[in-house]
Amino acid sequence: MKFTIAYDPVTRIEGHLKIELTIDKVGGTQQVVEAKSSGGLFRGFEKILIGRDPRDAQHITERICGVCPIAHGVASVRAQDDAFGTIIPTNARIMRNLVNGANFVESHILHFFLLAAPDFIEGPAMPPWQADWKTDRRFSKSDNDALISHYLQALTMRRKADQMTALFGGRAPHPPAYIPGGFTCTPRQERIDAFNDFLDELIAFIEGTYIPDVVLLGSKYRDYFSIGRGHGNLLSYGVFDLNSSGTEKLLSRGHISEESRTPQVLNVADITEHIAYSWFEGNSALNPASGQTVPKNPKNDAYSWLKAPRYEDKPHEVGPLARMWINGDYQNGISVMDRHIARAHEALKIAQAMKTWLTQLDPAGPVYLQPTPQTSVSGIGLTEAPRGALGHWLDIGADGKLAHYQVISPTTWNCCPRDNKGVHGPLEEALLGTPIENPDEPVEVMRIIHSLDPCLDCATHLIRPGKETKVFIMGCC
Ligand code: NFE
Repeated sequence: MKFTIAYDPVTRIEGHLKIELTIDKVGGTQQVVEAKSSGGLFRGFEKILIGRDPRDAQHITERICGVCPIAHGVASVRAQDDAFGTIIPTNARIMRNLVNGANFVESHILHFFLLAAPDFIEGPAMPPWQADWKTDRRFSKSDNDALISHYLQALTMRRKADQMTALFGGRAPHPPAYIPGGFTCTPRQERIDAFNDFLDELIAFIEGTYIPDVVLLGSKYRDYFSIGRGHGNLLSYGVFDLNSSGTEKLLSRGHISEESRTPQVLNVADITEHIAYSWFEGNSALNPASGQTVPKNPKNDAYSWLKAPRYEDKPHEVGPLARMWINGDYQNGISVMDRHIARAHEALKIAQAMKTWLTQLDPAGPVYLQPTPQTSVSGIGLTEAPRGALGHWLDIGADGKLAHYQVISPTTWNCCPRDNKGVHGPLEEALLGTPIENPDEPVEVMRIIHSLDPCLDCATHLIRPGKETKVFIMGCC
């Protein structure tokens, strides 16, 4: 029997995502035959920014999200540095990297232990863990107990990573230290030492707990190396500049297409956002340098507030797996389990690089180069957030104020709706064809969604279930 399930909102993600699936039997196997990924909130930061002083932009756009504020700060100041032609001092480049790196490590630990692992483990007999789905639990009691205790350790580790952010950034979340031209903090030796001590603890946790737990998960759920693949196209803007021009990065820029498998040079002009299935005015596919944010709801066939970013007109997955693949660090496969493994190894790679960067700081060196304000200029700030490619595009008008601002965030790439040709977004494609063992507890679906670590933007919202929708009550409240 063919039927529809809607998850609205999907839990254990950031923000509000609705996934609507049609499930049917194909060749005797019950599976997902249609998938719709829908962001139910209009964000509107692009409109809030118009007419403001550009130097406000990083502080405002950091408020897009409490989980990845630093990446938005990075993208915004990079866009302004690009517009003004500023080459920031070495200390500023390194401290920008260190605070961003602390956020990557914090976010990856958060994702695995708090957001994704509960899809595989049996939580304690108390709310909010129970009532819970029981389908497909494979861990022994001792492994399960260890994973629960690691969940609790992960909370402490996240706090330590946030303390690292605050040491140089001034505060976590939303550190105010990112400014065009550099950074506000000076790298005093006692801060370097304190940061280094926290970093050692995090590296020990990643090596001794995070990576072994991901390996254990992979050994128990080997079938998840072939579940949730998607289109097979990957993209990364690259992140963590290793020189002042940004030509060398810890994780490189590039893209991989399903056909070639070899990383190719990324041409930013080939990025467009399609809106045929999005609640925005029109149907044109524009590069973000000229992109518009004109809401239109209702709109025929539209089902999401996310636009549909495309590179060379094709959907691309972004995130740790894309970065690690493009950088040549992990090229095993594209699946639920490959995403977890790549993310864990990326956390270690970044944390180890941070050890080196700390030694490169000069406590007596400059941290800021005052930009020369200019009018009628444009800038692009490309970086990577923990969840993938993040870009800010801005224009500064003749009055020196922001005249145009567009943001494409990682989740927009991964969780977008169909494009102007009707091609599914990466998450939708990853869900198609997934066998569903128990339609009352479709845990396979949740595992695929969580492997991409979605983050939609937080705000109040309304839920209106459709007539045929099956409603699941999950947890105590
Ligand atoms: Ni709100 Fe984010 C990250 C960004 S995902 S968590 O990582 O940008 O869209």
